[in-house]
Amino acid sequence: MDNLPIVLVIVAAVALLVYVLFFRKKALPETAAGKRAVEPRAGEPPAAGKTSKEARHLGPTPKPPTPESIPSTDVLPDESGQVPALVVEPTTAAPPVASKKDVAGLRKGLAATRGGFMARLKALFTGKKEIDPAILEQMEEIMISSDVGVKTTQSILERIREKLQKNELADSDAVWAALRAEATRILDIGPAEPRSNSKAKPMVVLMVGVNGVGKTTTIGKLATKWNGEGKKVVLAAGDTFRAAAVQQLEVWGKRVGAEVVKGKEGADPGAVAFEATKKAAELGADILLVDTAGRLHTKVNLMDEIKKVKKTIAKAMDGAPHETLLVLDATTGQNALAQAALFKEALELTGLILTKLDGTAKGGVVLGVCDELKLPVRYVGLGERAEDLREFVAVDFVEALFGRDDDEAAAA
Ligand SMILES: Nc1nc2c(ncn2[C@@H]2O[C@H](COP(=O)(O)OP(=O)(O)OP(=O)(O)O)[C@@H](O)[C@H]2O)c(=O)[nH]1
Ligand SMILES: [Mg+2]
Repeated sequence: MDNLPIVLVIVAAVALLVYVLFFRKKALPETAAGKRAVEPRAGEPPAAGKTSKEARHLGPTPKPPTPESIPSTDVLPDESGQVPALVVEPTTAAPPVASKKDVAGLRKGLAATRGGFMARLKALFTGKKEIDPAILEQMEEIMISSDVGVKTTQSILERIREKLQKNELADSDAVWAALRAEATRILDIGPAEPRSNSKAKPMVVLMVGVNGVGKTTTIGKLATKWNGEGKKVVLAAGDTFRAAAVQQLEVWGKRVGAEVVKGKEGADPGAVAFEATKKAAELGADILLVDTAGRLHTKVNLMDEIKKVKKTIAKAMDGAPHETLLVLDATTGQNALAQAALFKEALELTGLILTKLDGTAKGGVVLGVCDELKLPVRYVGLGERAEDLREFVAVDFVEALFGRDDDEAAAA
């Protein structure tokens, strides 16, 4: 009996030890994991999550969240009380909305087309509520004379005619809206994500086109843009035909601070492109822009040469070139369509760049080229300066062209 207090103390100590070892050990990780799984970061919206069952298939709780892995608020502990692993959901792209900033800049650059082709089209609709029975013929005449192209004009008007016959278009505003929708449908093609986000290092861009369309200038503009985004850019002087072409590229290279890989005058352009691809990889460049000599799309030997250049680049780097962009001068109208058809046949083009849209009243050519070639326009040139290049966003472009003057006044 004298030992009773000692026995009681021993029993209490053992009980405390058992509690600490079993209960506390089990409880702590649950609390920590629970906090990670349900609390989004301050100021950040919660991302959409998966159900706890789906989440469990993704394995153990990963590292602490990064800005890209905002946890879901609806991932709750499951039946066993365990909180499932974090789920990283890709962010869903917002629906395309025309941004005012881009539209204002585009409007300025497209002033000639807005004042020409679009002004004539708009005049058919202004101040008229009733649909004029002759409107489709008048639209046809304006669109064809503005380089939209016969085929594209007729397919657009056919769809509008069908809607009219089904009484789906109540007034001239509705016809105008249908025309806008047609233009957006035609222009909104191609991958949602520009290839400039390619994971390839370097991403190789081959620039092709006929003489004087703006290949070298566009390379300079793109180098400026990507350099400004912190990417390391290398230029390849693949136009070995003229010494002046190399010098022109070197001027851009100096301006941007980009290395220019060149060969001797008259050197094989494929060899220069090969060397440049190797060099760009060695330098750890993000992007290699390959300039080429202008060539007539109808000259078979020159088209064979450019095919060879492309194959040689592929030998230097698997999967390259990642972009083969055809540069078209918008002022050449229907000829741009003929060029695009033959270049597309010879090379697997990934996109188009339309230059000199600032210098033509017939910007409708964009519609014809996109519709017939089914190739996405990646950039448009609206002037000679480095900043006069715009990434092409179909909704912005359509808004800049079709936006009525009263919309413009309202936006200002
Ligand atoms: N207004 C205007 N001029 C442009 C645009 N893009 C290029 N230019 C001009 O077009 C002319 C030809 O441009 P280059 O870049 O030399 O054309 P290129 O395709 O490289 O020509 P070649 O190498 O001879 O085949 C230059 O005077 C450029 O400044 C543009 O978007 N708008
Ligand atoms: Mg050039």
